[in-house]
Amino acid sequence: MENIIRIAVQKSGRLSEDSLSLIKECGIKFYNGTGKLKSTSTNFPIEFLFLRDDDIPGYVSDGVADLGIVGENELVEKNKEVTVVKKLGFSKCRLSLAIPKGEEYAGIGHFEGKSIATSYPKILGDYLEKHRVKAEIHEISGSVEIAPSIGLAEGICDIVSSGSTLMMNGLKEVEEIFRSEAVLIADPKISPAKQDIVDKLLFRMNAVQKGKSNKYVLLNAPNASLDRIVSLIPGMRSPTILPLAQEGWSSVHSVIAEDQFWENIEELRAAGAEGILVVPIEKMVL
Ligand code: PRT
Ligand code: ZN
Repeated sequence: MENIIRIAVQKSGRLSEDSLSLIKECGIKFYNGTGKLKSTSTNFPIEFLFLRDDDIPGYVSDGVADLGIVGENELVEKNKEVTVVKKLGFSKCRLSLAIPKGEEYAGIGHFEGKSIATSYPKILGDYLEKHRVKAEIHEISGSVEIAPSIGLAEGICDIVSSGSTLMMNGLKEVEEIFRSEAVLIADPKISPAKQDIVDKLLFRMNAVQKGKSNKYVLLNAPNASLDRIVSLIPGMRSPTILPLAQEGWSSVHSVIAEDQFWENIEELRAAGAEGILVVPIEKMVL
């Protein structure tokens, strides 16, 4: 089928909600009732496969799916031939080594000759090899954090987000070995016809992402400060300036990167800006 693309997304778990919201924010409609393994959009040439995240890199490299959304941890661990199209900025986490809380730790040499339980034997194996540490890797598929307390291994290598799972299991994080976030991956052998559809989807995803990382700013300023204020919030091409009913004042509308906003706010206020409103942007096309 050349006129429709297939995307593999996690059926249920930590990636699924954000993956599906991103697709919905791209204006793509589909039905994903419980238990559904496949669905087709009603308004965009895309079909969905709902899978376990472990299977997504393989489905994409085999060409069963053209695109997939998966964590970088799973992608690197599975070591399949796929193209990373885009980092998606959600499901951020790290893969770390941890040991029982009471133990001393003086560096990665701690693990020499020890056993480590993990669901990520490849990433861990590569890391240990790079640091010339010989340890025994115990591959287990879940509940890795209980391995030290039941005597299965002396340390663990697992995904950490807030750190509370480690803490609850009497462990401490000692080395971060990999950082991960969700990525959009593609089959490197995708046909040009399908690539055209992927490009349309990417155009929408970029607009959504750009919108999320920027804010629309409205403020009032005395006319004498306008040059300074325009230089602080130059916007996309340039800000809109509208006269207020009150003589000598203007309303300035612009777009600002969210991560710059707090840095600029004090300077805007010092330049005389007041009544500053910051509004979310849904989509942004440059
Ligand atoms: O069923 P399926 O195979 O599809 O899902 P899964 O159970 O294998 O994966 P899932 O849904 O748990 O996670 C999917 C992806 O989300 C992972 O591959 C990571 O890329 C990412 N991610 C982000 C996380 C976490 N945060 C996370 N906190 N994956 C797992 N965890 C687990 C971790 O394994 C540990 O048990 O949460 C615990 C640690 O969390 P904190 O907050 O206590 O540190
Ligand atoms: Zn999984």
